[in-house]
Amino acid sequence: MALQALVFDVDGTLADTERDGHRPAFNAAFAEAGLAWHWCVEEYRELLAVTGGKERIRHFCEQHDPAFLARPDADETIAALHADKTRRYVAYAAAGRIGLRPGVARLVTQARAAGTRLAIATTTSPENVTVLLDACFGPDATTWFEVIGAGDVVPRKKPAPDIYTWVVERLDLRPEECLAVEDSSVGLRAAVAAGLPTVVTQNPYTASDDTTGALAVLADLSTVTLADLSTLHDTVHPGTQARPGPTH
Ligand code: XBP
Ligand code: MG
Repeated sequence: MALQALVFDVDGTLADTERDGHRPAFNAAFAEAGLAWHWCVEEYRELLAVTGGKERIRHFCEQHDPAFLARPDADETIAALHADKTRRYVAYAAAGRIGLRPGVARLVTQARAAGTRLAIATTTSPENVTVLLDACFGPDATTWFEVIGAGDVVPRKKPAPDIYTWVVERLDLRPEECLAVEDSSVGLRAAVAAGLPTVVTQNPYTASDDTTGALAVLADLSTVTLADLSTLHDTVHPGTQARPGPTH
């Protein structure tokens, strides 16, 4: 089955956004709000099991600061903290503090030249995706990605398959006609559960993640060509990875 579309995760896949953007932005927002919370690298690695910034803050509170959640304004405070964190992330990305991971730009260029369709499936907020694409690829880049699935457009975030299913439906493709590129166990589980063959490119936050079900596990994309991914994708037959996708 020919490869029709590459569906990229963003955080940890296109760029080391958790390292260079999200974690520093969370900590700066906490400090600005006068909170004594600070997420170190080790703790943040564990917190990444919970996708979505608002969800991650709430999970942290459940574990470490339940009194905070008992406050009558807890929901609004979490929303305000997250909004501040997003503003900071956007500023970091716009300032060029977050660069693409090795091989990403070349692969995107090859896909565009070959007519292989591009899409994004991420749990992060839409404005974070737009600013990263603008800053790293240029002002037209958001149009290169035919479908951008991000944030709260689906009720259940990764590892639920919803965001991948949402994107694949809008591409009007079968899941097995796509190839997902992910960095983490939660992302891999989401893509595989939606029926997409998936390549994992690990980073320091995800290097020890479970990669069961991945078509390939790579350190990064620096030596991978579109032809390589296409050949890899050709080894997949419908129904051999996770559940079969919808029939059209
Ligand atoms: C990424 C995430 C995101 C970001 C935070 O997961 O978990 O939640 O860390 O983004 P994935 P927001 O790479 O699997 O999509 O704060 O904008 O929610
Ligand atoms: Mg990711």
